Amino acid sequence: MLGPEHLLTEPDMVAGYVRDWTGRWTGHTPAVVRPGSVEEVQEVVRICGEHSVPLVPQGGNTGLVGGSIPHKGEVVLSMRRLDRLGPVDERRREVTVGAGVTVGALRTHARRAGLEYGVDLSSRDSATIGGTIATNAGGMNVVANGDTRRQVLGLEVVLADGSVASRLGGVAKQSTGPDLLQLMVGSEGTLGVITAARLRLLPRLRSESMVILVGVQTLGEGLGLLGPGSQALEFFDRACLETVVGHRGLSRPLPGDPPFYILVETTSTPDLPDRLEAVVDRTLWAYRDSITETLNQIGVPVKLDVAVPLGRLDEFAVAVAGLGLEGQVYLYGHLAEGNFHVNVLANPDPEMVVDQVLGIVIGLDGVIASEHGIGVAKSVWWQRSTDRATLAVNRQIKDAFDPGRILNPEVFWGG
Ligand code: FAD
Ligand code: 2HG
Ligand code: ZN
Repeated sequence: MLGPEHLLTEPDMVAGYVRDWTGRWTGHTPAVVRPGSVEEVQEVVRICGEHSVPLVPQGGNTGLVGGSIPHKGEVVLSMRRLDRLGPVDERRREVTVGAGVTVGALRTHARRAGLEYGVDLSSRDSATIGGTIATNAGGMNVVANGDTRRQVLGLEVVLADGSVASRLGGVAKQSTGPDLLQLMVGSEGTLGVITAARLRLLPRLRSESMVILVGVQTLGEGLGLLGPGSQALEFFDRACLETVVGHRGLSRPLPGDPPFYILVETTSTPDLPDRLEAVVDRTLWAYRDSITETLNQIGVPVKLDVAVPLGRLDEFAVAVAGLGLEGQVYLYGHLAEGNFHVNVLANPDPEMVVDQVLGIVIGLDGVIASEHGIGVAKSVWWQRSTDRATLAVNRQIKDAFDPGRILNPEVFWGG
């Protein structure tokens, strides 16, 4: 149906689709299919359903929880060819795009029309709109614009039986019962295949924002830099700084050797106590933006993406240090949301790292996944730490949307 060009079976052709971005997981597949239209997605899903062949929807394959690759020989449904950018509706500040459009392409498209797309992340040039909706991605600007869910006005989704559910019409208000399509946000390819989305765009900022890097002794101090004009409030620790300075040829940004660095992007000048060292310069983003790629160049990190209540940031950092984990530990993330990316390199027992760190998170009333999702990396912990009622409803939702269990079966429920 798709022609040989869009049905890949040769090992060297499928290699990039079966290995995740970090190199932590490699799966296998009989075929990668690359539909170019909604109708083709429908047909592929229908045929897979008819033959009980499970499939894994895949966008840019930048996911960090092992959810985008075929762990048990599933067919890979690559969505990248659905890359149509619809015209920007400047008056209503909306746009409809295909699921395979990258975040970077959408941002450029919106800017050409004098508007902004509210989500930004370092994987922008590969991560797709479908993938970011499926994981409810966060990124750098959640403090100002909210997460991906907040940008979604409507979706078009191919369901497990090959039918299409659509709400792209653009009616601003609707009071016609529960919005089933909103369930797709964060469902990681387990409830349906997102083929297009209608998204909110934002007006460009009226005043220029400035970027400031500040050294602090505690994360609580860093949180004090949050202000009404904050567009981003990020942090990284000394180990991250040493690594990007060592591997990226970046200079030391500040005198002294503080344990934490806070990066603020803001339109209003924050009140900096005299004793804080700060520099102001747009290029400072390079320190924060390059951490993930740099760590991946050095090794295959165990990655955790967690969040704790804002009053408990330092308690969490101290508790992780107290574990005395073998290898190198790096802490960085999105401070305004209490979101820590705990990365650990050269540790011989990844499962133990996950168990110990997530144990601390639960003890502090935090969440085990803040923006990357559950995937296969945290499915066991998700099942263990979610209350019984919520888990039971989730099971019923899965059964209702995908009774034949063909949609990304290893995510959430595997393990
Ligand atoms: P994939 O990796 O292809 O898939 C992710 C999940 O979505 C899988 O479960 C897959 O089955 C499902 N899926 C994909 N497309 C569809 C579809 N059309 N329909 C249904 N399900 C689908 N994440 C953040 O939240 N914030 C960050 O700041 C951030 N920074 C990153 C920086 C780097 C350098 C990297 C490598 C990753 C980063 N990520 C970040 C993680 C990743 O980019 C996001 O999770 C992103 O949303 C994944 O998009 P993708 O298109 O690559 O999806
Ligand atoms: C970031 O904020 C990303 O840089 C990636 O979410 C985090 O690699 C990570 O752990
Ligand atoms: Zn992040």
